[in-house]
Amino acid sequence: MTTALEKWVEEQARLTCPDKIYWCDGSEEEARRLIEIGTKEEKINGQAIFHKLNQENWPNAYLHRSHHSDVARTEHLTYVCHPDKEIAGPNNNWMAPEEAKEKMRALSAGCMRGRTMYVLPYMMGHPDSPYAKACVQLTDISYVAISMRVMTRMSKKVIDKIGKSDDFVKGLHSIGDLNPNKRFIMHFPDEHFVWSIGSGYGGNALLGKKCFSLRIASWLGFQEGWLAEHMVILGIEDPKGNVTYVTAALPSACGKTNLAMLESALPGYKVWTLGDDISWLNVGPDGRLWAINPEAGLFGVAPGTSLKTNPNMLRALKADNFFPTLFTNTALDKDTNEPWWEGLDGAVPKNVLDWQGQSWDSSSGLKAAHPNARFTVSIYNSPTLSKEFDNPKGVPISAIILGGRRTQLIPLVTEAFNWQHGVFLGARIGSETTAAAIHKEGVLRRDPMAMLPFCGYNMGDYFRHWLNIGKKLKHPPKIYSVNWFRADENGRFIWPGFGENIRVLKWILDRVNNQVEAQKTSIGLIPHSKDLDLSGLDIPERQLDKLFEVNPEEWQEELRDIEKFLRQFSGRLPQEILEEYEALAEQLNNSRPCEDIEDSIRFTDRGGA
Ligand code: GTP
Ligand code: SPV
Ligand code: MN
Repeated sequence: MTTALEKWVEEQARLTCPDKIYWCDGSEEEARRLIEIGTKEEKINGQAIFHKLNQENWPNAYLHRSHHSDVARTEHLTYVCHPDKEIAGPNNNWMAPEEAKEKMRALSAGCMRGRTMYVLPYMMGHPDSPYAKACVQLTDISYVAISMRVMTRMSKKVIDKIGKSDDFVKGLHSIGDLNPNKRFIMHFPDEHFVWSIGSGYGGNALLGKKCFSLRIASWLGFQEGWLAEHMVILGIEDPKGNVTYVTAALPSACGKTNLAMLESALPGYKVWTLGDDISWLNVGPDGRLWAINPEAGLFGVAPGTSLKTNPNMLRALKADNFFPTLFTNTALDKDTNEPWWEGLDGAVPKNVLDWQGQSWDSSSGLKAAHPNARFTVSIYNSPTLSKEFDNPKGVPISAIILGGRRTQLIPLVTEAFNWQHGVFLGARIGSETTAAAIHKEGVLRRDPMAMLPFCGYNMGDYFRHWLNIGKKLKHPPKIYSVNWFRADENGRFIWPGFGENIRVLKWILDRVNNQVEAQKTSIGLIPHSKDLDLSGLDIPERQLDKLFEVNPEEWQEELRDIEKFLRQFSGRLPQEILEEYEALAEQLNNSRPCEDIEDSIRFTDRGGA
């Protein structure tokens, strides 16, 4: 008898008409075969899918160049198709489910002709975890098949696990003809189904990632009492060997991967990696918040990655493992056949092909690697992998860090007064846009909890859900906001960032462990200057003051922008969030005319050593 899975695959094949259907088993042998196919046989617009890189220096590494229009997520073509538009909320594009399906059926008819349909059975989460989900994605490009193999736990055992049941997450993906006008990423949350056509790029095409593990999973979490978040998970080991687990949400291309693999600049401290992009958070029977990473790979931004900024990532990329490592839209050093990108260590190579495979002129002012060039690498390659990574229960979380990319206004670190204030602090976060999605870069937008593009339902309800989770926690994590990106008058980042961010993490640990006091400002608690370990750093006092400055005048525009954003959710915005907003506005307004209020005192004067 055919199973529900087989029936579903047959139905999709009848629509899309592939030449062949290939059921993947996730084996090492198969990965080799797929790479071989993608290097030699399979083509897109006459071009091979993979280029084999210098295997001596980059074991098992391959370069993929995508269509020039297909280099980042396309938020304007991404839809969340709840039956009711109100449920999707103003934060999502919406289409009625039947209309969306009709559109997709028309675009998908025969779209796999001449191609192979790969059937990818995979788990999001460790197979033994009570929180894990069994999923099957169909795709017609080996690049996506291999990427999914690196990013998830792919295995034919998932097919046995699904058995005859219909209870699995479905993803139908085709690169189509790569015409941006025929590119759509459609979500059907109640059917646990994602349908994507016209793009081979990460978040548009690896359907277990943002599409399922955030947009649909956030909706499941809302109904079932848990959270799916755009957060890294890391363990911070102190000099005594105690490990404290924290999660951190930063918008796309704002430092999650770097934070998750941080090499500590402070002796005795060490960071252990559990995830670099997504967390599923559950309230444990002990009243603590527990986190698992549903993924098993890292999909990171290449430009800026170097032995100086992220040595552990370089080690991971060069590790010899049976999982392939993919580079997408980096440049290529023609002489050595090695990947190259802006910011990589060493001299700029002489003979470079840019991300589109054209000869690159270093004096042209153009970038050789695409600003959103990425690598895809197994998390098991990471030299900092936590020994808890495969623990099906996950890890208990002591602090939640929320941040954004703000060249102005937002202090290096702030602690929320309590959970409710923390939810507001997350809800009001803004960030300057990056190359991770196709839109103008550097534009400030609200990005609550780094979830604006990923919350699969009305954000007003999402804030309510966060507040409710807090009520269920006997031991709620403390909540922090961070900003590594505050700049001086010359536009240079004041804070050195990367490995130095451990100094901020150390203060957070000290707070969590009740080792130090903090001081109150209108927007939250900040460190006493004696408690932020700056030993060995050379930041002028004036600059340090700038890092922590809360200027009530400058906050007025921010307040207006926050209010405008929150007002969109009016009917569904929790009263508590409004009250927090009003309290903040009042605090800032009261402190405005007066010169000697706390906020205008210099950081370096406060509680000095
Ligand atoms: P997604 O994978 O898109 O979700 O991004 P991410 O949050 O994992 O971002 P990632 O760590 O890859 O960083 C993206 C960019 O931020 C890179 O250009 C980094 O060089 C830069 N970056 C990361 N951490 C820091 C930091 O502490 N300071 C500064 N100035 N830049 C940073
Ligand atoms: C992001 O854009 O937040 C990413 C890359 O992590 S993607 O997989 O495209 O979502
Ligand atoms: Mn991300």
